[in-house]
Amino acid sequence: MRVKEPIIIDTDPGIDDALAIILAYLSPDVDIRAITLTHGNVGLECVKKNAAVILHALNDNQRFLNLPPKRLPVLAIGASLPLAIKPVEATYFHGEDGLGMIYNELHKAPEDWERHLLHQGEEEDSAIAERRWFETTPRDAADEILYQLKQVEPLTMTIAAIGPLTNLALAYQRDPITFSRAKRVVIMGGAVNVPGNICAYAEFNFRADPHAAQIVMGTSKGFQHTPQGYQHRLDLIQQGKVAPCHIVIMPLDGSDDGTISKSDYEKYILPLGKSTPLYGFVNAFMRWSFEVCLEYYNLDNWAVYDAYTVLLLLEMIQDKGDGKGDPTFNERWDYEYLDLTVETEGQYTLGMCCVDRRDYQKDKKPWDGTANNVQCFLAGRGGRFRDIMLNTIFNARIGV
Ligand SMILES: [Ca+2]
Repeated sequence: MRVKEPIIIDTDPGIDDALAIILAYLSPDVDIRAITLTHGNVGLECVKKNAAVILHALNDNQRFLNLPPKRLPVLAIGASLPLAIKPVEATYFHGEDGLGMIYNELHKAPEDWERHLLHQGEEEDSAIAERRWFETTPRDAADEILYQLKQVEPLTMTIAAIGPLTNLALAYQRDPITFSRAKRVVIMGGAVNVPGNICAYAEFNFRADPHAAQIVMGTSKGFQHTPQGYQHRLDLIQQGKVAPCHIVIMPLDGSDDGTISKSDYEKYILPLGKSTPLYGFVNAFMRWSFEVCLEYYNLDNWAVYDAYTVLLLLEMIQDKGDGKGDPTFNERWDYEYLDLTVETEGQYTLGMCCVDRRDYQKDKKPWDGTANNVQCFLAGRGGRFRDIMLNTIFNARIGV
């Protein structure tokens, strides 16, 4: 049987988060063990409801299509505020509810979704237990991340982080040794050589909690993407020490390549209407996304950053952390290892990515343990994203 990679998705749904979760859920290569929730695109109350509704649509869909039931992911509630600044939200893009105002019209949340989020342990009402579409936990998101990392062998579980990094930073602060058991952390965030989106200099997720982003980038100090580096990490973990983390970012530089066009949406997605619970749900928010892209950016395609980050995660699975993955990987992606830090004080530049580009530093710094070493994906090639999204989620059978 195919071995699936266990993953945790840390998220602030969010319409592109919804597609990212759906892509991961439907992929045969990963097993979502936990979904951990953070403030971000919208406040935590909306995030909780949206996550419950996304998982409900997926679970309903499995039953509607008579597909075998999947392992229910744990849903863990996390940080409602950034570590040190006031919260910022992105309702201009995602709508006040975070999902393109779907609750106004097409889609209804299960009436008792909120009751399902309460962890009742042994006391649980059996009527609730029978209808579960996710598992609850007594732990908050940061503790759940640490708990899940302890349930598997070191360097086998990936974290996909597609919201502000508050929960990850808290997990690292609480227990850096356990945090460093993660195989890698694949993050949507940052703007390296391009302008920001939430403001001139910063991308939304890094700007929404710059202190957390800075802590997480700092976990990459001393990381080497080589067989020796992999063995070194494993040795440190086995000795009960903190190991360097493999921090991967998909900044705006790269993520603008992960698009779906309005014409593809109209050709492949819209006609599916409400023919399954999942298509009904997705169609409820996708029209909104294309309208916003046109209105705000005059674009007739939508860059689905978070889902594109999940695609990167899926294509990195074969690399266990020693840099020896699929030999064709480098034909598909452009990346650099950068000493990247995040501005936490700037008046104009809060959340900005700062890169040490001094040539004379290059030979010694990345490997002497003093510099961050973040793998930054600056471009993708081949336009696979559209085909994979349309085939995996919408059964479009492109190229099949
Ligand atoms: Ca997100």
